[in-house]
Amino acid sequence: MTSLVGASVVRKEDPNLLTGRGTYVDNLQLPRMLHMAFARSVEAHARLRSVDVSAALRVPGVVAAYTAADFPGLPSLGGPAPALERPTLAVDTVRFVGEPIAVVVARDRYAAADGVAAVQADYEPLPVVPSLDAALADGAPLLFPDLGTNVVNQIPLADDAEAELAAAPRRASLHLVNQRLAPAPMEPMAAAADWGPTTLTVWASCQAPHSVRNRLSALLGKPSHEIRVIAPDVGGGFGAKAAWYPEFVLAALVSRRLGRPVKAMETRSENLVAMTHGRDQVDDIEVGFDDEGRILALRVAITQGVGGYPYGDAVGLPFLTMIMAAGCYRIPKVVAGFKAVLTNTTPVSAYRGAGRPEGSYLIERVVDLVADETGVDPLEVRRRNFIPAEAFPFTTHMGPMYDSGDYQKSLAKLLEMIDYDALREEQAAARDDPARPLVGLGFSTFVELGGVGPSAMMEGFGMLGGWESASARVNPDGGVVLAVGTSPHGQGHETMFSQIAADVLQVPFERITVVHGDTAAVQEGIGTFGSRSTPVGGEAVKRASARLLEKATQIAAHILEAAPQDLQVEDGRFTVKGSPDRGVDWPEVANKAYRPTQLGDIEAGLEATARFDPNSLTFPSGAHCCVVEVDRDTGRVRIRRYVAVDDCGTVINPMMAQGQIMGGVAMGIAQALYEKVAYGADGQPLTTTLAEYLVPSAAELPRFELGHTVTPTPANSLGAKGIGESGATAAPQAVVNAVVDALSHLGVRDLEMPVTPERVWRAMQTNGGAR
Ligand code: MCN
Repeated sequence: MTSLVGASVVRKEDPNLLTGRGTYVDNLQLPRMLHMAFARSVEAHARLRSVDVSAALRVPGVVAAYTAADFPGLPSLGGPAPALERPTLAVDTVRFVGEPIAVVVARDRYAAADGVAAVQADYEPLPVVPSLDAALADGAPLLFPDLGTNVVNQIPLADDAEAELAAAPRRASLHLVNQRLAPAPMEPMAAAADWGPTTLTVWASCQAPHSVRNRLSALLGKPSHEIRVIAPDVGGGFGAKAAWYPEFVLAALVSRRLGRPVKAMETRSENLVAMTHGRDQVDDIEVGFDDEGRILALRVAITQGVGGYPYGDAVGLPFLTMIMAAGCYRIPKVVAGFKAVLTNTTPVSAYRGAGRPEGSYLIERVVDLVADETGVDPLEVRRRNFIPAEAFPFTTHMGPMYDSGDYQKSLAKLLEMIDYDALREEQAAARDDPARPLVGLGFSTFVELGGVGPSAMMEGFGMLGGWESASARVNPDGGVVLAVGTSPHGQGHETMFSQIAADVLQVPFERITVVHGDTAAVQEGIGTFGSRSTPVGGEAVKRASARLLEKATQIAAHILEAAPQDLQVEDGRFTVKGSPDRGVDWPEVANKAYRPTQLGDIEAGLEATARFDPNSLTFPSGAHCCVVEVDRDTGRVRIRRYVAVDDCGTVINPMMAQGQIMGGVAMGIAQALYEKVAYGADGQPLTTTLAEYLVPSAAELPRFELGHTVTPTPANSLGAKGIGESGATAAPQAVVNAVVDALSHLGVRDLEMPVTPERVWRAMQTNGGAR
């Protein structure tokens, strides 16, 4: 059988999704189901004197309405310390616009919304901290006065690297802003619950159903075997659906209270203020280098916004930035530290890349700055500083880390796909012709961190582990069912895992079904985040399949009266090596597996489970190039070409891997040019619809020209690294570097994201107004 690993197999999951047969939480219709909606704070920071739901209860169709007071002992949503915990429903203080203050339950969504509008709250406004600068100012109002500061966590710089910076022939500094972004998945947050006489079933639009079940069990004091969590089809998560939301707990408690199933479904505007945001990081960077563009020292001071309540992973985000701050370069001295800071805004959590895009952005902007200061070509600066291929595994400033990589190779491949010299010539010609738009070229030679594991590290982040599980079962007719602990939300896992299992088992791809996202149907698992499902979950599938094959081979050997080691399996058939006529087909082996009378001493059944705990993370990398045109009159940026070479080791499904790159790059372009969550000085969100929060559509995006190189990882036997976050990690700096490059002859050295026409236009004016 030709190997399916490496083939662009068409997605198994699409027929359902494309024919309207998806089963998202909101498709769920249970008998007697009620609908739940939140009344949310309209103040960014206030003492909550009272919440009155009596008018809501008079709205036709409303069945119940509750505040925190109606749920004595209501468990909180947690936090890094007891004093910093986020209440599930606000109790006496609100800390961001959108924080839930009451819940209304009604016969339909419309009545629930009318009920929410009737909830009366009495606020005593408190001074608002709308921004990181405001939070860190002397005498700033405090979100948690007992803490005595708005800084909830920090890792100070190990040393200031001043000696190394001072010794460098040249030095420069950069102040970079990674603006706050909204994940804006197509399906907003949704949850439903049905608390029956024994079992609580929760449907949650989430990325890690076992973790939701375990946490619900702990919070509700209900044993986990009596809780079933189902993540059905999930319409995008982008990291934000790995976070914990009030819906999960409250849907369960309301269902128990009313003895009926309930469902909660966010509106788009709610989603933009209630779902955790991403990024919100400011980096102050100092770099020392020589005249040839060799980087000698790097100091990075990170200020991370965490919003109104610190989520554990928000505090972890700047740590990931620290890890990745040197990118794919060998820099003799690197120091980094961070402060995580509260503001009266939506809490911040993981968002595609989670801390690593920020690191990649900063180092790739630094490299271009060094090129600009020294006059050395930006590609040459990269080549001179790359970690050489022979240096892997490479010990970074954070200790031994990078598994494998060949950064020169990806860049060389990229240069095969573009004509660099011709583009530079075109850029020069365009500059000289006022009738033509300015042209700019931006590069991003990036390295990412994915394949999260290993357990030792994940336990440190408060997780159960960094392993992943898979089980493989063969039914009596030879059909294969895989059950996996990962939980996809758009990535195509059913297809990807089937390819891996088909290769090991030598059964047709069509004979494999993948079950996921249901704690009653799947053994304990960890979930999907940190681009881990392929490198960690894929290896678990491979191992479970190999174990299963061992048993199947034993049964086939019994049937053929041969020794198992003398058998081979190919194209759905077990044969004796050297005697191709002596063989038995998979379906017959499967059938016999359930007939103990024909199995001799072999135990009946055909299934196996494996858990894979990697020894290390994987570090996908690549080289991207963006070519932009900048309108001289309006400052509008048009992406003319986007060329991406990615290296995620062994590629399981090139078409889907390319889909991941396209989606990720689209998000990176969105950050570079369009998206920004904005707040007024009063902490009021200014981007509460998609008319204000500019998610680009296909019309704004270029055609993607994609290539890849293959540098396998030693972290798993597939040689596969993750790729789900690479595009979002690579693209922002490719775009910004290109726009800065287009304007560099005007003296422009930096532009803040999003690089809007107004920002570009202003930069063109203030730098001499040259056109
Ligand atoms: N793949 C491959 N070969 C590899 C690696 C990946 O063929 N060596 C392909 C596979 O098809 C696999 C997919 O890429 O199904 C993604 O695999 P992987 O990189 O292991 O990432 P995960 O499946 O763990 O997905 C998580 C990652 C993250 S962290 C975010 S955020 C994200 C993303 O994936 N959110 C997404 N991609 C998304 N895609 C969609 N459509 N929606 C989201 O919310």
